[in-house]
Amino acid sequence: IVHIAAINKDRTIDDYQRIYNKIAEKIREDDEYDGYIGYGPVLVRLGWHSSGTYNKENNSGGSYGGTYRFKLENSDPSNNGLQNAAQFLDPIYKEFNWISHGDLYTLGAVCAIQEAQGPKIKWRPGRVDLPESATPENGRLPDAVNGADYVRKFYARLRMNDREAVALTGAHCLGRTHLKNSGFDGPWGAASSSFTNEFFINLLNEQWKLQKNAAGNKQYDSPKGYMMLETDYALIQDPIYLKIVKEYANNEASFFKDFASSFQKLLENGIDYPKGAPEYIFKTLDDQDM
Ligand code: CCH
Repeated sequence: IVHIAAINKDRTIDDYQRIYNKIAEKIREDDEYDGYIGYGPVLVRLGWHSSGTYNKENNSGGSYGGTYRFKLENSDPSNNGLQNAAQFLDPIYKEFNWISHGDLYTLGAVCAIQEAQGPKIKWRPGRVDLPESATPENGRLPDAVNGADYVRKFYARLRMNDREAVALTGAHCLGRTHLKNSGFDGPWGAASSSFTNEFFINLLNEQWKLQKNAAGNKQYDSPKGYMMLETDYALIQDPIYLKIVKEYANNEASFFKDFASSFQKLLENGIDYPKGAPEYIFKTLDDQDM
């Protein structure tokens, strides 16, 4: 399977910055969502889940076709809760209906990370809506009840090495788990709407205890009311991962740099860009004094 980016020469960075700004302003306005965490985290998760179906073996899945819009994909139990992000983006899509769904889902995630004071993430347009027949089967997204061997194997399917796997998981600084979506409960830290290296600091410093939650699923809980999934905790059980966790806990700039490149790679997996395809870095609302 080959997915070639379609570059529309009539569109410039300004067209995409306009969409970015709409999303950013709506995140700011609809601030009461999910106990005042806001829509940022769930938008990041939508961008990740619409990309995380990628399989390097046959180049199938991934963000290119925008297939999350089809029922087969959005009803995957792993995607519970993401309808909130899709509904958030609906009016934006209606206003800018020239953008592809894959471009919109990934742009939404980039916008949400930057507006949460995260790193600048390079983004390229060119995804093309594919028909329903291109929808990957359910079950390609990660299962949280697993250890380091599973995590390493899972990220290898996405062409990610150990540093990239650890950096990407640091997105769990944002948002929280919801019993009704995933069967897990609670946030990973205190600042759920700011993009920081808090996930790594908490992983190393809290007193974690493996417990069964109200849904009967095992998760690590701390006295401060934070949680970790078993796949998160695996990052301090494996010695190679642990070294990287310590580095990111001590050096936020190093985390930001690796996260930015890994996230761009995640969103672009499986897409062939023609030489000279434009690469955009969007301004935040703050940058624009908006
Ligand atoms: Fe995640 N994540 N994630 N995650 N995730 C959940 C929530 C978020 C796993 C499981 C879960 C990444 C990797 C993994 C976010 C970003 C990323 C939830 C709770 C589970 C379960 C969902 C709920 O209940 O609403 C597992 C397993 C992995 C494997 O490594 C990666 C990679 C990213 C992005 C780069 C974000 C953000 C959330 C918060 C969503 C929200 O609604 O607050």
